[in-house]
Amino acid sequence: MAQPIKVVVTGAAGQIAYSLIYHIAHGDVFGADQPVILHLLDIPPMMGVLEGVVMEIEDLALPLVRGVVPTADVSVGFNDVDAAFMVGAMPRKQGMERKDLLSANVKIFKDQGQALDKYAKKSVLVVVVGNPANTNAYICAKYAPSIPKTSFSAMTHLDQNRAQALLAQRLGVPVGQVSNVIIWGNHSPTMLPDASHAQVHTDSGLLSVPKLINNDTWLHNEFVPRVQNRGAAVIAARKMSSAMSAAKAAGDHMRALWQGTPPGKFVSLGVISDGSYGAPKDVMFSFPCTVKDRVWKIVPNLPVDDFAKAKMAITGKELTEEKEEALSVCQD
Ligand code: NAX
Repeated sequence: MAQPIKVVVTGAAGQIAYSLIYHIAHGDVFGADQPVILHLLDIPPMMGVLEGVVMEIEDLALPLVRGVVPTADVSVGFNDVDAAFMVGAMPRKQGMERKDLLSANVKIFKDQGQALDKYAKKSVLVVVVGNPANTNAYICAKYAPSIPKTSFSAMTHLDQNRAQALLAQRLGVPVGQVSNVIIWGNHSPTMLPDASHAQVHTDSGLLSVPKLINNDTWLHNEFVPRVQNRGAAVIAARKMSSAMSAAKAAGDHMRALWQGTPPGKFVSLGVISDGSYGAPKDVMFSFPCTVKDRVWKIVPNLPVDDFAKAKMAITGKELTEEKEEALSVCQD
């Protein structure tokens, strides 16, 4: 069996981590043969709660767990880690826009970027979940200059899963048969969920989702806003933000990075933009990607229609504005 890898989860006493830790510990993310040492980072007032989480991990009796390190000290939490789930941040409450969160959260990601730079393995893969995820990922990467920028990504996989589920529902097919739904841009209500290249896998081959749905009005006026606003809908119903589904998506995202994407399938990742598809350069923009040997590549040359281009410009502009605001907060 492989040597254990060290995996840090920040915000480890919070609600997303509570589900995410199980996925990691169970082998759903890094593989059924990959032992893990869990580093659980949270803030000092949460150490008591974290003790309870550690007890529950022990009580899971999962064979892949080879150690648990609960801590509020970044030099311990990030020490020598191979993979990092950056979940810890202030969650968005009902009625709160993501912009309100920016100032508070961006500072956390500056500090933790510096700590990753100092203590983590240079090969670490970092997935940012805490909002505003794309901009936090940008700041985290900026303050960790000794780690390649391409090792940082922001999670839009929850949006991808939401979009996939909605299309499957509309078509009356099992969700696992739908693939290649794209999320473009920011993990915010400006994101563009795009079904143009989505496929349904059937016994008789691959079918095109837009051809099967054959209704642009539904795709533009229902599908897009329902995915964009799904997070707010969950908050309105649950009075708390998505947690179980966010944890599953964080695992899906890291699994794609760690184990690669299957042939013919792509995954949406918020990654450093090279200006592909007219996106602004040097922001963490969600693109369709393939992954091989832990290196992602933006899927090239997909046709993009005028509807999508207009929406991508809006989300790109928001990301540029968020980045500028975040950079000025970091300089204060
Ligand atoms: P919780 O409030 O349940 O947990 C957050 C945890 O982070 C708390 O235990 C808190 O003490 C800890 N924390 C705060 N500052 C920290 C620091 N400096 N270092 C380490 N830990 C720290 O929130 P939860 O519901 O788990 O959500 C976590 C984050 O995920 C939020 O920012 C939330 O907005 C974001 N989300 C992102 C999603 C995405 O798709 N990218 C979707 C789900 C979620 O809304």
